[in-house]
Amino acid sequence: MANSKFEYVRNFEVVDKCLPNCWIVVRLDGKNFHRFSDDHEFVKPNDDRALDLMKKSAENVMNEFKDVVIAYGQSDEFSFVLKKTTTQFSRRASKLMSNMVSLFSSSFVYHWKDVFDHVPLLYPPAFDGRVVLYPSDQNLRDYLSWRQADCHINNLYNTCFWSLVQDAGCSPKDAEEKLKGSFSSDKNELLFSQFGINYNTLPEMHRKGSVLIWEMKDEITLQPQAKTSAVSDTNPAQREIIRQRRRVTCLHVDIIRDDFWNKHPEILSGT
Ligand code: DGT
Ligand code: MG
Ligand code: MG
Ligand code: MG
Ligand code: MG
Repeated sequence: MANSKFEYVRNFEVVDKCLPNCWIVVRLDGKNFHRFSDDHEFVKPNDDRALDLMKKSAENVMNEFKDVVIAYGQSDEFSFVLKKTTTQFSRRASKLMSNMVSLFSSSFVYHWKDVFDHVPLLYPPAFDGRVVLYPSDQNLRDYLSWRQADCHINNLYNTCFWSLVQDAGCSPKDAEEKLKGSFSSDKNELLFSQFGINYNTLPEMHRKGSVLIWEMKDEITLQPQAKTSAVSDTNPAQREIIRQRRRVTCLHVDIIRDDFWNKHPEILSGT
């Protein structure tokens, strides 16, 4: 309703445009997934179905938000990095974040049965979301390194904890006590000597998390020939057209060291 006497209330809305020239990171995280994972009997410490569902939902978000240059996920969280120059939703933080979180949540529910098959979804899951701005490339890399280091630290701890509980018959309290104050080297040693597990050979998805980026892939489509040309062995009714398409691809690699960034300079350069 234009020009009504009520319209002044719009002035109460706050402007939340993200600062220009900064990387926009949207991180979402499952609400109370400690309980959600128990209620749905997730495999401990890592449930590949749950991780695949997170990846699938994140891929949906990237396909809708083409300005996302990289996404990183582990456990019940995913971070989406929008390019510095994005103008989507006029860079309004709440608009970007709420759209991404709601699309992620609905995708999580939509694809549930594809990965969990007959396991019923007992109640609607929720995800929180936040927006963080990073002014420099180094800040952004440090942010992603922080999340990947967190993945590693938690996975090493959880692998030890659940080995002690499930394989050595410790109570959760005893397992916690055993691991208190231990260093990474102690945990690696414990896994190897007590359980014959070489931590470095465990699945990369569990140790490194999931990195979603764009890759150019050939896409072949069949196109009918023009009606005027006669169909023959050398001139079939359809011909192949090869186009280069941007497609989301998932990697389970180290993003802390320089190798990854040297291999994919387009992520930071925005080309
Ligand atoms: P929040 O985020 O404050 O609402 O609370 P939570 O409970 O979601 O806590 P958070 O996000 O710090 O920790 C993630 C929880 O999700 C953690 O308790 C372990 C659980 N979780 C995530 N992925 C898996 C999985 O693949 N398998 C199992 N068993 N649990 C998982
Ligand atoms: Mg959570
Ligand atoms: Mg939390
Ligand atoms: Mg979490
Ligand atoms: Mg509307």
